[in-house]
Amino acid sequence: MDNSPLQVVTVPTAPYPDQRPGTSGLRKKVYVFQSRRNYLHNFIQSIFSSIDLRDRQGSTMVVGGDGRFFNQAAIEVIVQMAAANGVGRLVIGHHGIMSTPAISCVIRKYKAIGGIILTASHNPGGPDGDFGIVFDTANGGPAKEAVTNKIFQISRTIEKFALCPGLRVDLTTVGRQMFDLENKFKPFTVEIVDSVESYANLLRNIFDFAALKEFLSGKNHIRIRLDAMHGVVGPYVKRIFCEELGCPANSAINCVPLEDFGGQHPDPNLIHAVDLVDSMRDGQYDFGAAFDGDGDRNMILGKHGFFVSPSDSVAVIAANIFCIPYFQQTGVRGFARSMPTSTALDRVAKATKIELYETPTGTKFFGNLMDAGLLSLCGEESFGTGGDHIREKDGLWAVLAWLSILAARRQSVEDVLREHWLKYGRNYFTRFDYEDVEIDAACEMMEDLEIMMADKAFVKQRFAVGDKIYQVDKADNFEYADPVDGTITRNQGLRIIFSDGSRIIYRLSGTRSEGATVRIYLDSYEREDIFQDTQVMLAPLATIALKISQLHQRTDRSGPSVIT
Ligand code: VG1
Ligand code: CO
Repeated sequence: MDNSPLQVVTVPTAPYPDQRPGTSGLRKKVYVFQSRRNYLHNFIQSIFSSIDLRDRQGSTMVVGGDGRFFNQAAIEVIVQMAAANGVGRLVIGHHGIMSTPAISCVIRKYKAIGGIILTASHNPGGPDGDFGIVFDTANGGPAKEAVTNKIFQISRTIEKFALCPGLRVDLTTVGRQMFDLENKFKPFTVEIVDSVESYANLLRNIFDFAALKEFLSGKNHIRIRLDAMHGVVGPYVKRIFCEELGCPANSAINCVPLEDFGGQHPDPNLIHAVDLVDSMRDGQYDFGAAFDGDGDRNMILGKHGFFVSPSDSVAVIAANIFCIPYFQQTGVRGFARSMPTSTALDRVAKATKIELYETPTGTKFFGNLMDAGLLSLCGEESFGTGGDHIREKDGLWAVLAWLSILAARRQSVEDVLREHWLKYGRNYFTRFDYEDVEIDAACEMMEDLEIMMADKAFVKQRFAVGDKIYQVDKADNFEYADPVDGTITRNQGLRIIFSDGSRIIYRLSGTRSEGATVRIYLDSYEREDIFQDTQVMLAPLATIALKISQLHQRTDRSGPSVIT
């Protein structure tokens, strides 16, 4: 232990008006954090100040990030500020790196009052990329809006922050470091942990690792390919799949976390996970998956790159949930999906008589339901799937869930999907993203749409494209009343629901670091015609969605930036 007590200082600062957390934390360009004086300090102090001093004093908190550029520099500041703000113990990932699901796991394991995650998730990294900060609360899930609103309010009037400028932490050595601070009775402790081990241990208690090992490396094993996309999940993939489950080395690619993700978007979809998509094409691998920068998202592919839409993925896991030992023990309390996610999960819920919750976009809304014992499995169309073992989406968990299903059913990914559609019918689903459009044009479009949808004549209106006719059944701006605490969340996306259950949804993204992204989600259910091409099947709805919104004319675009 260092013998000379470290000084705690208070530094005057001036507030910024734009530190409002979005769908998942505060996301800004790296240069914003680097060039604006105390930008990071202000936000971190706002987080600490949002926690009641009695809860904060002597408490344990967790810190880690996805390893992107600025991760380390930010952690050094956070440690100095945590000590000065009365936190008693900080648990930090080795080298400052932890996946988002691992942080959730560690918060719960150490009974911490919360954690700070340094990530902009699937957004690009590097000096020209994005940086982000998410605050998780004691349940291990992203803070609810009441908390993020409070943080934002504090950030708008902040005048000073506290820090211990002399405190230097060594992130390279696993173990405990103690620091004496002036005016403190107890030392401030930093614990550098191997989060891979804690997280792997959690998964060992959920899945049947012996059966999975046989399936992945025994006689007649299947061949898998996992793409960590140079995000945080690489070391977890290596340890769990290669070392423990015996997968050959070529099962795991891009497993070294890089500060700029190798210059790519660490976004697991057919466009950005090119390495995986390419290597799956020729049929060498039976199963493929990719993860995002912070490890909470997943994309599942079958042989020859057969694509599993995330909305179907959660529905298939739901329909086969007892292939996962954890759920055999806990039973199944409920299913949930975000509003834009297709209604495939609803059909499984109905058939199994399990409650279905429809929440706004964002992981934070699932946590409350899980804490109340109402929810076991959740999913978002944006490649996020999770269970109630933690309070974040969990990419590796989703892959192990899928492999457990394949191991039990001895079927290919494609056959599992085909059978699923035969039994439940198929929801064709797609999302169009229009990135970096002008904010004013996007907002105006949303306003005009809402006005049009509010007109009484809009309901019952018919739209014809070719031989398809859609009649509006319901149109609204989605709002959610939390079944646990009654909190109302408004303005969560404009939805048009047609009489056959098809839906068009318009939303503005809440994870952009600048500019606006318009998302259009199309969802259409077919009972019979279930083996067609998604884009062909959804073309009429797409035509209607563009016609109603005049999106192309308003934004001067001729098509989406990304289609998933
Ligand atoms: C997007 C997704 C949403 C997801 C969020 C955070 O938000 O649509 O489903 O929960 O990202 O995911 P938005 O507001 O841009 O549509 V992650 O993996 O970035 O934490
Ligand atoms: Co993510």
